[in-house]
Amino acid sequence: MKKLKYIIILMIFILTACQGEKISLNIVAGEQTISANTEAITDSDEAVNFPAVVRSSGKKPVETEYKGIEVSKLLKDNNINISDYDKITFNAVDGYRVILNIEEILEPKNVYLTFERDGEKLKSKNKGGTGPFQLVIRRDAFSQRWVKHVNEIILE
Ligand SMILES: Nc1nc2c(c(=O)[nH]1)N[C@H]1C(S)=C(S)[C@@H](COP(=O)(O)O)O[C@H]1N2
Ligand SMILES: [Mo]
Repeated sequence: MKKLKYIIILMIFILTACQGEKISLNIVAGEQTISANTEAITDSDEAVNFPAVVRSSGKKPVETEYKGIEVSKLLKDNNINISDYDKITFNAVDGYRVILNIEEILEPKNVYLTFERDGEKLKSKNKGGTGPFQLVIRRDAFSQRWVKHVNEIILE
């Protein structure tokens, strides 16, 4: 009996360890909360590659290529009427948060939700990455407002 217990516990442990991390992104727009289809984002025809310089603390700036979708397009794809709102908050799993004016989102080719860097999927915080989603603001020379591990977008 004891042996069986051990085997069951071990099996549960293995199954839990094998399970991939769930990627989730919630969009809160007024009263409604949308659980975004993350595959629709990463497979989107609207996702583009663009160059960026990454400045991480204590390291030299690195030229890289990010892939992502413009936040304005992401919101439209989720049937959100951006002009109904004034500000947009990006929350990360570690409690980091950045609030932007809606006007900034509407500037063309500036604010992107990215999911790939140099051809590789962004890893989660647990796996030492900056993803699975990272907000990148191209016109921000310094990357303080580039929110890593974004898991919630709130429109108010
Ligand atoms: N989720 C999250 N995003 C974040 C931060 C953070 O602490 N958490 N730090 C910001 C700051 S201050 C900078 S300079 C850049 C790069 O952070 P790094 O120096 O830790 O790589 O990410 C920004 N985005
Ligand atoms: Mo920073």
